[in-house]
Amino acid sequence: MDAEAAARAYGPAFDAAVAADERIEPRDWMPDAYRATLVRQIAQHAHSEIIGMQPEANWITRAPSLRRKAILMAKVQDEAGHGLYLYSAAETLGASRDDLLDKLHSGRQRYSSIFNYPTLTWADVGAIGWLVDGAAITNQVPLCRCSYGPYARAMVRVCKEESFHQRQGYELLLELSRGTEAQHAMAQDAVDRWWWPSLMMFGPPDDESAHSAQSMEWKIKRHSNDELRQRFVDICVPQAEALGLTLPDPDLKWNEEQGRWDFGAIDWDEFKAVLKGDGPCNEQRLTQRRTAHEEGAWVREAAAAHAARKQARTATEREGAMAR
Ligand code: BYC
Repeated sequence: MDAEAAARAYGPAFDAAVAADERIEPRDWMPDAYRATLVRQIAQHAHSEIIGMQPEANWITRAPSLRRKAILMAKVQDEAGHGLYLYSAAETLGASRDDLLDKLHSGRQRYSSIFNYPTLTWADVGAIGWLVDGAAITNQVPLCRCSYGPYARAMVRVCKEESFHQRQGYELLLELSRGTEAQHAMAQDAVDRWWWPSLMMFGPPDDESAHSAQSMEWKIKRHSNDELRQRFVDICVPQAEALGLTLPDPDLKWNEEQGRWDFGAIDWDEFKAVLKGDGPCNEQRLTQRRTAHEEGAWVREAAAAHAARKQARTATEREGAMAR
């Protein structure tokens, strides 16, 4: 059956399943563009998880106590796990992991803009946990209801772990904020630097978001970029107050009528520059990723050889059992 005939035959069942909030599963028929959108988003998400390990890993050797080091190592390891669930989810759509990694390494696929900023002090680990993981949760909780089953299910576990990450960042910042004057200043400086890039994580404003309308129609996205950004600001303002820190936005103002916090203009030129590759750390992140990939080649080869041997052994055992 050609693609047009398949769309005529199976399209109505797909549309009905999406409308009824049912899950689309890997073997179900789906429009090519739905598949391509999912691969694009899931790949970008997976790449963000593994590139996102770098800024925090930068502080593992310099964590101020054994407890903080153990927590940070566990968190960075969790991010690698999230990358694995997400690459697996992309594979259920027919994408090849090698191909996706190749596209990341050659700059043909993106990762989140946020990871192109440097982690200059220990307080940045707290600011990433509170703000970056906080933004990630705000964006990803609705993805647990995404219409594509494997992505939605991966998000359930990811969100549970992200909640833990967010709390460790908040607790770290709280301790610094209540510490010495220098510690408080370090926490404030980190929040000042991470606030605006965290707001950019939600993507361009709705009227410039190329994919939102279609992705919302397909129930891949449940809310628009601006809706989620506003939700995040509303969550953060009282949390900043509880932390004893300020947010670097003189235009933040409670809007009684709308029941939300109005905030100042985001520098979209900076966002575009980071997406184009001109952020402070774009080059460093990709170079380090390519090096890690090359240096890890022997692990992948060993794992593949082990899997092949195990498979061959299982096949021989099965044949033996059938012959008996
Ligand atoms: N950075 O039409 P739009 C984490 C691109 S990992 C870079 O609104 P869409 C964590 C977008 O791809 C956090 N690019 O797109 C890990 C598109 O470009 P292309 C990652 C961005 O897809 C470790 C163009 O701009 N989270 O939390 O409808 C440690 C137009 O945008 C960004 C996810 O990936 C950006 N910020 O909506 C700690 C969540 N924003 O592809 C924490 C899953 C937009 O046409 N992804 N672009 O060339 C999503 O929810 C959606 O993909 C987005 C964008 C909301 C990000």
